[in-house]
Amino acid sequence: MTANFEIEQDFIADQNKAKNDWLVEDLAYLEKKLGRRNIAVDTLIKKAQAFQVAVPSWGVGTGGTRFARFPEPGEPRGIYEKLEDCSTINKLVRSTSAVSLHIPWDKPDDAGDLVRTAEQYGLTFDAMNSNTFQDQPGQKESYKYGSLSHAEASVRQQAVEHNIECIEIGKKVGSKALTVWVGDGSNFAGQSNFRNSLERYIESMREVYAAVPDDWRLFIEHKLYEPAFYSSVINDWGTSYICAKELGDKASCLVDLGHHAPNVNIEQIVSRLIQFQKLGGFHFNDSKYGDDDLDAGSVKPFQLFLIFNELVDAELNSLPGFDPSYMLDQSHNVTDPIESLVTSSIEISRAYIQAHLVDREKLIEAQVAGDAISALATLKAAFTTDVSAILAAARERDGGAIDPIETYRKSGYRSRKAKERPAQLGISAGIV
Ligand code: PSV
Ligand code: MN
Repeated sequence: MTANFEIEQDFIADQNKAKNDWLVEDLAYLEKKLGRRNIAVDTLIKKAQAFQVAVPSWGVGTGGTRFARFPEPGEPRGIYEKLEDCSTINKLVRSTSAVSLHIPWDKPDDAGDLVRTAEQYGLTFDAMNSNTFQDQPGQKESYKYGSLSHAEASVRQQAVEHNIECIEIGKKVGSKALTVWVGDGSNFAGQSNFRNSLERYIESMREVYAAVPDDWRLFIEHKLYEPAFYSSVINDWGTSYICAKELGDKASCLVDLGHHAPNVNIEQIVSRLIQFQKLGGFHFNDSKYGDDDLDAGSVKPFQLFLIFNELVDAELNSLPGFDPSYMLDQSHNVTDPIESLVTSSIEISRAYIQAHLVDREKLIEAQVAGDAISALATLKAAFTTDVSAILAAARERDGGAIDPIETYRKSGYRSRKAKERPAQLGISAGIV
């Protein structure tokens, strides 16, 4: 393990002392309020403790737009430093113990060593992500005109082999899933043949699917547009569903919240995928316009709640095949990425716990009676309940911080990292 600066457990405990009184007070209030509905605060704290969302390795570096990138001092310069930051996030919130890797950005020289380091931090590896949307130095074929759906067999083959390599690395690091997102599409009408492109994609994915171990899952991530601006091959959840269905049981759909047209009813998409047992997982983030990759819950917290309303409904009804994988996928342009990921993980836990407050009997009654006002009020009653104390108590019980952002800032972590990790010219965080 490195001798680098870390936030000590004692420091977190010390910071917690100053916050403990308000936590006890707020919990007592919630106990009274929720007690009226026979909801035990302790049960909710335990639910919050059990809830986990994976952090994207590429999210701890500063992102950027196609105009510029403004690097944060002390940003990680490689996968080991990324793990260090992921560990810091998890120390503070205790709900992000898994990291999702992106290959080749995070390709380890020695997978065994990476696993040992992760273990020392108490981290594991979530889904592997392949990258056939960029060309890498020395790469034989170019992805300029597509990858798994490319018109040329040699390009498709290279993309298939890359995905299989991701699975092989994943096996070594203990991952159990591969997420495939392709940037394939077209910029001009007539540039590509919709039907043939999708056919080629499915054929390529059959080869990838064949390499997916039986205890793994293959997630197909759709996206409306970008980098292709006229058409995308895997443009929506319907196309994703059809592909997953064609491939087989190991394949399912991954919903990235930023990959839909503005105002699309994502909670209904989630419900459909749950109903037909093809909801694989999520890439959480938030957006105002497109794939903005903003912090989860920062723009449309009610939408996040409504998505979790569907998820919790499925959980409470023990619906068959329901076991989604929760991951963040964000790009941090103007914030400290650690602070954004800490805040986002809390917002996701918040939506999850709030969804547990929905009076489901009352909701069904209102639905049957055609009482729209009561139905919405039932959801709003849950959404407007401040569950911050429940989330703080869950973190504290697991050794995390009652106030993670304040604790992080007071620790001086970022300025220590700025000294330990002098900027390297040309380093990119991934998404630029
Ligand atoms: C594409 O926009 C995406 O959401 C995919 O998940 C990629 O793997 C990730 O962002 C990083 O570029
Ligand atoms: Mn994504």
